[in-house]
Amino acid sequence: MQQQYCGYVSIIGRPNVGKSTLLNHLLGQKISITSRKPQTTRHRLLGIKTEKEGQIIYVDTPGLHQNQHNAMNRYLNRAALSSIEGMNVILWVLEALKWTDEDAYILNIIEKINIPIIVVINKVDKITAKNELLPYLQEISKKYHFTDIIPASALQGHNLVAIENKIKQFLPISPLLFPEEYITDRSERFLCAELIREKLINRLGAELPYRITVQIEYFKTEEKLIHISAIIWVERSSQKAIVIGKQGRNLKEAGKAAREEMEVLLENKVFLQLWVKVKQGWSDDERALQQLGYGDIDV
Ligand SMILES: Nc1nc2c(ncn2[C@@H]2O[C@H](COP(=O)(O)OP(=O)(O)OP(=O)(O)O)[C@@H](O)[C@H]2O)c(=O)[nH]1
Ligand SMILES: [Mg+2]
Repeated sequence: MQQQYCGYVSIIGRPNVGKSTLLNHLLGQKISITSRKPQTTRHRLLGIKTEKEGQIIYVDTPGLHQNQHNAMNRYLNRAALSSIEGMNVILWVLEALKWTDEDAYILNIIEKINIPIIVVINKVDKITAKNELLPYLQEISKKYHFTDIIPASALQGHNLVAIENKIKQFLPISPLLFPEEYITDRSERFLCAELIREKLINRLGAELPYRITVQIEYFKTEEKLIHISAIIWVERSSQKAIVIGKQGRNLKEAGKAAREEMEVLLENKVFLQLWVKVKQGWSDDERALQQLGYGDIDV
């Protein structure tokens, strides 16, 4: 029998560079939510790609950032950093032509560990002055002895095969660590909660997404459909009004969009109920965070 490769690849980078988009397009299936707003991903999430020759276990992570003032922010960094240990390869995502303090902060962390680092220069489709790319790549290559630097567009699927081929060179020969039909380690419940959060983030202004979390209260297969009921927690009643929107329109639209994606994911009809409730200061309260699923174990 042909020997198979299998190993872990952590996708890291500052918020909003396109890590989750990259994961979804590498997998060919959407399992991680994405948005225009930073700090969309809050939990570590595996995306498992199994082929005849082996298995790549991608780890999507929250964006690493320097602002650690609030308990949620600290949690996000812990979740991202805890995913570096035990990896076979790191995919470090940068946004083309950009270099920020946060990128420098991340390099400072990953250059200390002895794991192959492949840099993905993402969003190259956005570059208008194409002649700026080469000098940028040269600048990045001077910063560390990276295994490779690959310009790509996660959104347009550009150069993803090159990334995957490079990764495979660094994975050990090993038995598959997950059954071949597994796509993620996360439950359907979790994925459904995330879909609700994604649809809300897309409909809200800049600040509010950070003040929202979704908790699935009820998830049950009934006769011909799956009945899901979820609580959307906000921090203040003024936020509750915004989430619900005029005549409940915002909540209704977000719910409809989430339900439609759930039905594809679960291959079943879904009956979705949403409730908005206030829990003051939940995002800066360690105990409330634990209760809402932001615990230390298996972040
Ligand atoms: N033009 C363009 N946009 C992209 C590309 N990849 C991602 N984006 C967009 O960038 C935004 C952020 O993408 P995400 O995948 O949510 O980014 P992330 O790094 O996972 O962000 P966090 O989870 O907040 O850390 C979204 O609006 C994506 O559609 C790309 O290759 N080209
Ligand atoms: Mg993300």
